[in-house]
This record gives sequence, structure tokens and C-alpha cells, in this order.
Amino acid sequence: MEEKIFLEEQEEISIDAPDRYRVYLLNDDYTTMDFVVHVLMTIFDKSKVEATQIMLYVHRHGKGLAGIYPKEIAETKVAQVESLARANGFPLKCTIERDDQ
Ligand code: TYC
Repeated sequence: MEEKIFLEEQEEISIDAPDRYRVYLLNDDYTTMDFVVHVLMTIFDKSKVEATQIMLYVHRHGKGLAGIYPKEIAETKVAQVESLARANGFPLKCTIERDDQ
């Protein structure tokens, strides 16, 4: 007896990975170390140990990576950092750079 098998053609689809953005913290002479650690823990979800390491890296090298996110989230993080910093009288700044994946 003949059996019919219907094979579906394999469809190939490619989905581009969404662009990701690197959020860097910048060093300055006025923002306190404790405040930067607080920002890294509360806005970037870092542990106290990680936050302290990143803060010291920024302090020594001028700039350090706080996190990598989709564009809108990265922009929101920057706005949150800068508004919390201004509310506390600190000049802390961030930059965003597109991550080449
Ligand atoms: N340089 C600052 C100080 O000596 C500390 C600091 C670290 C500020 C990281 C900003 O992103 C920063 N108080």
C-alpha cells in the first residue's frame, strides 16, 4: 500500500538582534563614592561588591561600564542617574554608546 507523506517546506527566517547600548558612568571630582555605589546598586542592579569595583574603576580610569541594554532602557537609565544626581546636588554624568555586536 502506498503511503503519502506531506513534507512542509522548511522556511528560513532571520530576525535581527535588537541593537544594544552601553551605558558608561563618567568620573568627576564632586560626586561622592558612596553616591556612585548607591546609583550602581539601585539603577543598575549591581551587588555592593560589583558596584564598588565599577565605581573605583571609573574613579581611576575616567569612565566605566555600568550596563548594556536595548536603546530605550539605556536612555531611561541615563535619565534616572542624572535626575537622581541633580536631586542630590551632584554633577554625575553618563554616556551611551551603541554596542557593535
Ligand atoms: N572621583 C569621585 C571622588 O573622588 C568619585 C567618583 C567615582 C565620581 C565615579 C564619579 O562616576 C564617578 N569623590
